[in-house]
Amino acid sequence: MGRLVIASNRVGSSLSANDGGLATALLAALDRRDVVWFGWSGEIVDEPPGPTRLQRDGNLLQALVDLERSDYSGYYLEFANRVLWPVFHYRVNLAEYGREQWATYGRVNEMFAERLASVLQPDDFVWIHDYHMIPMGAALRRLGVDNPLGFFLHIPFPAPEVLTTLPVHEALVRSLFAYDLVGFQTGNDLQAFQDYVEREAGGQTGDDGTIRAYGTSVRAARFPISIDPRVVAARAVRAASTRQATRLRDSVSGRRLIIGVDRLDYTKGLVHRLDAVERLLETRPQHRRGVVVLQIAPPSREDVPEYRQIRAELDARIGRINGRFAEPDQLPLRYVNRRFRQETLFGFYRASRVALVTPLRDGMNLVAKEFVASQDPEDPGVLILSRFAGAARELDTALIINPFDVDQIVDALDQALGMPVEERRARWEAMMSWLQEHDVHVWRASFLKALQQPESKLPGTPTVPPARWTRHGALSSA
Ligand code: ADQ
Repeated sequence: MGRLVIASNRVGSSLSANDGGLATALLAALDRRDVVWFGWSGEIVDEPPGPTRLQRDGNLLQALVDLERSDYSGYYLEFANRVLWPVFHYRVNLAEYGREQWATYGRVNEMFAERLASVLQPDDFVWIHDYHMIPMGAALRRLGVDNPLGFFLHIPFPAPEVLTTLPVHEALVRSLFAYDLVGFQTGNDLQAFQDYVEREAGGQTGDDGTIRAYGTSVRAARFPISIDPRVVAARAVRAASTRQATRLRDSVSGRRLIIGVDRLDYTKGLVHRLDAVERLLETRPQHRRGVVVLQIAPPSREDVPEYRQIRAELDARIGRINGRFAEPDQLPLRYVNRRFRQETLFGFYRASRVALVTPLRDGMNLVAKEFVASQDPEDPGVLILSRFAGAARELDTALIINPFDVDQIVDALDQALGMPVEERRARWEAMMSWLQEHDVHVWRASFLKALQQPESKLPGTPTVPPARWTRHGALSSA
């Protein structure tokens, strides 16, 4: 079988403590097969970038390209993170579109495609990831590459009314048709893609998942990303007895820990979440001495102004809440702006009674899944989960909330803190058994099967032909 060639903006590494959701999932899903992982090295240079660097990292061959400063700015900071990220997360008011940035985004994708094409072998399967690289497939096709090309979108695909606010929506969607297979996180995202193609391009969706438009077709399906719950559970058990987890438990002594872990991003709903914490302490004084809230939020994309703004907003809120509710001997809210080893986080999850995962929009949200897998089966914690995280479509025995409704978060916190152990177990068991059946290996294998076997049935498509067709393909009279 040919090699698997992965392309994503940032390349995962077994050496780095954490690379965010995309790399975490892909690293967990690598098997023994030869894998080449292509992408930006993370280096910004002041002259045209040198040759692609190949370096081995275990069974992974990394192919790394540097970015010139102006390209990094136009492609990554501006177009990917100040246009596509907000629009795809329904924050159209934050998008700062400019033609020049769009041109740079296209040009960098052309450059990536040229670099990738030069390391490709004829029987390689290419799997491109996320919003930074949407047009790369089309650029590869223009260079004559005819290997199977798959694309997976890690973030939501917005409803057509939202996507069409982006001036270049058509060119962007059209470029997805260069792939053989396009994967989304949830049925909602897939539906939004189909709606766009039907309404804006007069396209059609077949029962087998093939979407026809722009004089061509693409197969599209949902492939919900996940974690390896067995590995996470084992690491959580180990981490629970480490010094860091023990110190955290000791410091909470007798109170219950409510945890939130998110990249510091305006999509994660941190402002609403803090408002809920403040309102809980204000309106339910019985919890004032009974809970500790730990919010871990490592800064990300600090070169983007909206991220500096949200950070300042959070700093101010946290100061105010602690100013209002701290006692000389206790602080209700702990706020930590740094990364931890993942295993350490799993130990923290296991020490927590409640997790707040309340994004305003999120493709999936792996923290929700990691929290569930880290729990003690005898005494599991409660997950409070936003209905706007992809994970809510799977972890439906969590306490599902609307993150814009601060009072509803407060009620959910109250319910979680008072929930009897039998109910906590029943809710947790349903989520854990789902995760065990739908882990990250299933995600990877089902995407690659659909890419490698174009005749195979796509996930979510009917198992039997629709009733109006007979076995021989003729219309039945029914
Ligand atoms: P992210 O927006 O990065 O991912 P998420 O899915 O929660 O969000 O993944 C974050 C990862 O980083 C988790 O594995 C978590 O353990 C880790 N992490 C978070 N805070 C950390 C910290 N302080 N220290 C160390 N590790 C930390 C994007 C999309 C999501 C989608 C994923 C995967 O935005 O919607 O679920 O990709 O497709």
